Amino acid sequence: MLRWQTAGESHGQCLTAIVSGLPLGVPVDTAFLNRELRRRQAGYGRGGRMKIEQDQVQLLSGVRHGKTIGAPIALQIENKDWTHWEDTLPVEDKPVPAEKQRALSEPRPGHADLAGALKFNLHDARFILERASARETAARVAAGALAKLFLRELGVEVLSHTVGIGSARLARAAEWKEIVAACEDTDAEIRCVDAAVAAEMKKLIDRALAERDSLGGVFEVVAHNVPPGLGSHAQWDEKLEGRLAQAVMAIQAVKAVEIGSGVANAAAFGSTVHDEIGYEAAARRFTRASNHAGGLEGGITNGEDVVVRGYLKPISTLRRPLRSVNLKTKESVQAAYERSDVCVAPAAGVIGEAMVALTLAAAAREKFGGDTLEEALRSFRAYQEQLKSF
Ligand code: EPS
Repeated sequence: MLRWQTAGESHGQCLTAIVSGLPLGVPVDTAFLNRELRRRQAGYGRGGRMKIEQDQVQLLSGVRHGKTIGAPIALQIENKDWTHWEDTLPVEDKPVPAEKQRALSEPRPGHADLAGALKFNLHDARFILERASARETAARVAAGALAKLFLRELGVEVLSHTVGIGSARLARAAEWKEIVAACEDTDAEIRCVDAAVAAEMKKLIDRALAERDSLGGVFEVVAHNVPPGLGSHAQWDEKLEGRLAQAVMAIQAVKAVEIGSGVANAAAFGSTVHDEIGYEAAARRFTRASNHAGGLEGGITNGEDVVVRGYLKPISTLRRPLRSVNLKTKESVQAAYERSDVCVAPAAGVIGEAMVALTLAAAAREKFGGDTLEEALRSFRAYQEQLKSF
């Protein structure tokens, strides 16, 4: 069973993840993990924090001589900003100098501040925002990169592109090769497959910044060359649509998830929605004329690209704050402003890739099993033979 968890606060010492359940023998290239971390840090609309951090992963266990050893993998990413926060958030019980106190008592509408403060009976939301922060997603991306390396052994690739920022939209479907090209640049500002739409998106981010506002957006994650048969129709919590939706919905600021063209499908007639089935005799495989289902039918992958979209609310920290109430005095105040990003849609796509990769890798581990990569691949190849002789 592939399991993983993260720990770490935005301004604590580091972010950590433990990933267990990968088979022995998966090649692990630290440079690939760091490249993924860099992709997450790039993107137009990021704030000042990204000038401080240059995320680098340290693999602490579970990888030896460049390969997994079938033991839990512990990984760590240092927070360079910690040096500015040591006195504010010390581990020991010691007095915090007045100038280092950074209480947050004016909750930001849209953020976890108020709900978390009520839940934990705190009149300072600092501990809440420290963990609710999307900084945590660096650990997810590193964990997701491990999942990608495993999936790569099965020939599966997971990438993303930006389809919306504010009101700017990519109005057409993107082809896999366009997405691959858009992802080649590690430092891509927008990662949109259409340069004109990307320019429009950048303009909107500039406008949000000038107006001291923030913007949401839409990213699309595509998993290519996914074998049919991952996930299951048999039980609600085995359905892969549901598992992917949870994984992507659990990314900070995501408020809606769509599989394939699910939203438009709800307004269309069935005859225009369902993907007609063909057969390519030479390749001995079933084909589809379209992929409105986003590669999933009945909770099971059908062999087409898996397509998952995440819809992001605008960042809830506004330079022009909304109205709020002080947690202590209950007086009407302006919400707190903390240094923040203006738009994170391009970065969120990379996080979406990680979440989709982890979910697909877990489903592939369930289907193909094996303690070693070799054993898993044996089962995978036998399954491919079964598909060919179907
Ligand atoms: C975040 C606020 C900003 C972002 C941060 C998420 O951090 P800070 O408060 O330190 O300026 O930059 O994202 C990251 C640090 C990251 O690595 O993605 C928040 O409040 O969620």
